Amino acid sequence: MTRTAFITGASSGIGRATAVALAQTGFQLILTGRRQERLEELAEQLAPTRIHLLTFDVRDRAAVDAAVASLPEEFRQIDVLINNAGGAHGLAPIQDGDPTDWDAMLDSNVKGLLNVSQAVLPGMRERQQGHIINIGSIAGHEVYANGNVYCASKAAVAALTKAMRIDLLPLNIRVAEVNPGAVETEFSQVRFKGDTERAAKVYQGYDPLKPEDIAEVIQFMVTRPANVHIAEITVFAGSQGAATLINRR
Ligand code: NDP
Ligand code: 8X3
Repeated sequence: MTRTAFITGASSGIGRATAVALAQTGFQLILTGRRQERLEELAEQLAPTRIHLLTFDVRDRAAVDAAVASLPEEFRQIDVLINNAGGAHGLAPIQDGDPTDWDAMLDSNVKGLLNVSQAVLPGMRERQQGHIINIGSIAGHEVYANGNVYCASKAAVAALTKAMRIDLLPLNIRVAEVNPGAVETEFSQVRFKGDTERAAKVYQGYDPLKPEDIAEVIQFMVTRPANVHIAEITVFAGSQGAATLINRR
C-alpha cells in the first residue's frame, strides 16, 4: 500500500530535498509551507507522484488545524510526519537580541512543531501507527556564541523529541530526531535577513552538506522495518567537528 508522508517546510532546502527523496521511494506526499508557488513548482516536478499541497504558517495553530482537517480522504492516513519547517533569525549576543527574532524562532521551531504534531497525531493514534521525524540541529546539542535563542529553540526540539518518543510509545508511534550540521540551503539567507553575501560566507572554504545528504538519511530512517527505530542521528559536513568548528581551506 502507498504510504503517505507529511512534510513541513517543503518549499526549500531540507524539506524540499526530502520530498524528492520520498517521492522516489514511492510515498505520496502532503507538502506544506507558506510559499504556495514554490510548492506548486515542486509538485509539478515530482509528477506523477500523488501530491496534496497545504499552505499555512506553522505558527498559526488555527490555520494548521484547518489545513489538516481539509485533507481529502485519500491523504488522511498519514504514516510519516517530517517536522522540518523553521530556521534561525539573527545572530546577535543576547544583550543585543531582537525580541521579534526570538518570537519567530520559538514560535516556528518549537510551537510550530507542536501545532503540526497535535493536528496530525489523532489519525496516528487511531491507527496505532506512525513515524515522526523532528529536524533538530547540532545547535540543539551545543551552544555557540550569539546562537542563544536559536540554540535554545533546537534544544527544545531535542527535549520534545525525547518526550514525544516516551509518550507515544504505547501508541506504536516512533519519534526520531535528525540533527544536521552545516547544510547549504536558504537557512543563512533567512538568518541574515536577505544578506546573500554574508550568507554565502557561511559555506565558503569547505564542502558543506547538501540538503540531499540529509534527505537520504531521512529516507533511510523511514524505510526501516518495524523492528528498527533510529532514534537520533547527527550529520556533520565532512570537515566539521562541532557547530562552529570547521576546517576551511
Ligand atoms: P530553508 O530556509 O531552506 O527552509 C526552511 C523551510 O521552512 C522553508 O520551506 C520555509 O517555507 C519553512 N518555514 C520556515 N518558517 C515557517 C513557518 N513559520 N511556517 C511554515 N513554514 C515555514 O532552511 P533549511 O532547509 O536549512 O531548514 C530546514 C530545517 O532544518 C529548519 O528547522 C532548520 O532549523 C534546520 N536545520 C538547518 C541547518 C542548516 O545548516 N541549513 C542545520 C540544522 C538544522 P516558507 O518560507 O515557504 O514558509
Ligand atoms: C543550523 C546549524 O550550526 O548554524 O542549525 O546552528 S548551525
